This record gives sequence, C-alpha cells and structure tokens, in this order.
Amino acid sequence: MILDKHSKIFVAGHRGMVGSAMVRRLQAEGFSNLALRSKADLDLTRQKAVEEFFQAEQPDVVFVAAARVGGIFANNTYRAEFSYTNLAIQTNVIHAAWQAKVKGLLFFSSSCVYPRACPQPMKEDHLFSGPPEPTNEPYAVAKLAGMSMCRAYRDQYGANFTAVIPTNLYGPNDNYDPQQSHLMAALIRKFHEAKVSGQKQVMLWGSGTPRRELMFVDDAVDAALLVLKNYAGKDPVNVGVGSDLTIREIADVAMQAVGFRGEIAYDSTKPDGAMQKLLDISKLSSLGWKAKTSLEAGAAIAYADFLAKQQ
Ligand code: GFB
Repeated sequence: MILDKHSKIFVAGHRGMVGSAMVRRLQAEGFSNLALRSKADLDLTRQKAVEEFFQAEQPDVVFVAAARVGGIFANNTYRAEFSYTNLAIQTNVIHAAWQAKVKGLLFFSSSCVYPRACPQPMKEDHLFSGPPEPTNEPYAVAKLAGMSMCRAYRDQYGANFTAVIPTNLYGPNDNYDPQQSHLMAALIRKFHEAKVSGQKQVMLWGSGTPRRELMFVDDAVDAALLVLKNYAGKDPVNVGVGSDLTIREIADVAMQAVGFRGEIAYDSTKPDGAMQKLLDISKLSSLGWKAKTSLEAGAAIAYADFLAKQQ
C-alpha cells in the first residue's frame, strides 16, 4: 500500500487551486502528516533547496501540483516563464523525490499536452502524436517533459511515478486575475463586476464556439488520489468528466450562478485556442470512478469562493 495514515505527504504547490484541493481532501481522509512549504520558504525552481528539503523531510508520497499556470492569454504572453518555471520545478521535484526514494509520486499534467489536431475524444494513446496548440505550446511541452520523466524513472529505476492528465479545472482558490485567469474564473469575475456596476453587456473572448470540458477541482483530486492508490499501469491517466460544452453554454451556466441578467458579446480579436479538447476517460472509468459535481453546482461553489475572497 502506497498510502497509510502515517505516510508523510509532500504536496508541492499546496496554495494553488489543485494543491489546496488535494490538501483539503487528504485532511478530510485523516492524513495529518503533511509536509507543506510556501513559496517564500522553499523555491522549487532552486535545485539545491529542493534537494535539501527532501533530505531533511524524507516524504513517502509526493504530489506535484506546483506549476506556473494560467488561461489562454497568460500562456500565450508569458511563454518563457511557462517554459522555464514548469521545467525547473518538475525536474527538481521529480529527481529529488527519486533520490529520496519516495514510495509514490503523482504528477499533475494538463490536457493541453495533446496535439492540436487530436482526434476527439483524446485517448492516452494519442500522446506525442503531433504538435500542441500554439497558444500554450511552452506549457504543453513542459508538461510532456514531466510525464516523460515520470515514465523514464519508472522504466530505468522502477520508481512508482505516475502522471494524471486533468481537463480544464475550476473551483476554490482559482486565480481571478482578469488577464491570467482560466475560463470559469474569468466568467465569474466579468459577470460579477457587470452585475454590481449595472453594466448591460459583458465582453468575452473569441467566437464562443470552441468546446471545453470543465471539471470541478475537488472531483479532479478525488480521481487523482484513486489513481495513486489503485492504478498499477505505467502510462498516464486522463482525468475528466467525459462531456464538453461550447464556451457559450458554459457562459450561460456561469451567468446563472452569478445572477447577471445582461447580454454577452464576443471579441473576435481574442484567440479561440483549441476548438475542442475532450478527454477519453475510459481508463479512469474502468477504475470505477465518476465525477460527482455538476457544472451548475460547481459554478455556485466557485462563485461563493470568489465572493469570500472579495471581503
Ligand atoms: O481556460 P482557458 O483560458 O484556456 O479558455 P484553454 C480559453 C477559451 O475560453 C478560449 C474562451 O476559447 C477563449 O476564447 N474565453 C472566452 C475566455 N472568454 C474568455 C475570458 O474572458 N478569459 C479566458 N481565459 N478565456 C488551457 C490552458 O487552455 O487549457 C491551461 O491555458 C490548461 O493552461 C488548460 O492547460 C487545460 O482551455 O484554451
């Protein structure tokens, strides 16, 4: 068994949306031996600091949820940062985890690793079969390298390192910055600001026609934990809900959750990004897993989180 109640667990990136959801989940399950460090205490881009941390703490299990992340605009604008920071963090953490002989490591990748022209729904077998979407290529290539590294350490050293590939996530502790945010956080912020200022129209980006598979972050970490505990395969596992909606449909749900009653317009000078990226979740489903949170319920929780952060 990889995890027991005494396991020392390092959640890298525990203040981010995914890492904080993982900490919530582990604590709810009674895991109390968590090794957590803020960015100020441990800069994961510094190899020496990371090695010293692993030598001192000797964690049993590691979740790699630390990353430089953002929505389509941030990915496309801060291309060097998305490349360097992610490559540095994951390289340092994965290598130091192997040196410290951890029992298990789970790396959070992203569905943007699939080729731009990938057949839909995207199966794990489609990985490495074509170039990624250009707006997030540096991020995608870094995440591909992280997955390849997990597989290489497994192949050469027998390390129990696995990657999950989550779809587009949203939920508590999302980043609501207007330029950096992912779709759901951007929708919540824009609709909320329009509602409180009495604005009649909200401007969204692109054409509104691309499709996205949105998943509530607590469901994603639930699936990831199941993979760590029960999955014995070598290849990464897609983590999604199994269905997608157009941006327009997603915007309708967010608008209802926020209570904005005006109109939506689309700024076609802003990019659409990938037109579709629906994950094939057969492998995850075969482990007996199913998403629990509807988009409507998740959007309401996310909006409550946004409001709490305004105070
Ligand atoms: O979540 P998002 O920013 O990134 O969603 P990706 C972008 C889609 O939502 C595009 C549309 O089709 C945008 O045109 N959109 C409409 C908006 N209005 C807005 C808005 O106000 N803000 C934003 N951000 N989008 C992500 C990667 O790509 O895929 C992530 O950026 C991650 O890093 C994720 O890998 C899986 O879905 O295009």
